[in-house]
Amino acid sequence: MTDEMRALGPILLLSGPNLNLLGQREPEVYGHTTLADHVEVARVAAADHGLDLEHLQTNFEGELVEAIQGARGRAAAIIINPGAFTHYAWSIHDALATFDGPVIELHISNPNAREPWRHTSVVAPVATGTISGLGGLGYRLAVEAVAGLLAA
Ligand code: CA2
Repeated sequence: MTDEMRALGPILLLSGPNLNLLGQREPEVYGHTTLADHVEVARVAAADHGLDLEHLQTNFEGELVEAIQGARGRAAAIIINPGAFTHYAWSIHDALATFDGPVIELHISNPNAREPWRHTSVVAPVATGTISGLGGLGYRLAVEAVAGLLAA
């Protein structure tokens, strides 16, 4: 870990609406793993890089906007699975556009292989990169991506 990374703030992991139901419904799409399990994987991966990780799950768009605003100048990076907000919540797009660090858009499923309305992401244009369709593996990969970007 470099001195620069030690001085960094936490990774903020944000989970949007209905992701609190992971592991309880639609396992054929989202698997059997709970959100708490995914967060733990991300937390361990972050710790491996000397980074703290904070997590917020909310079903409310405004709460995500406030969390993103609160991350400005404080968090080193944002990993966000915006849930269905991905496809239409321009307030989240606008909030993320004000954040200076890396932003990783994360999806468990591959929205582009699903219904047409999921093919549009209003978050993608303001994300540094997107990880989708890799199930729970995406949580670890998102943290690895952040660590690599912060170290570059
Ligand atoms: O694949 C993803 O991670 C999504 O962001 C999940 C969202 C969906 O709207 C996006 O298109 C893709 C839905 C999250 C809802 O999660 C549930 C979990 C269990 C049962 C029902 C919904």
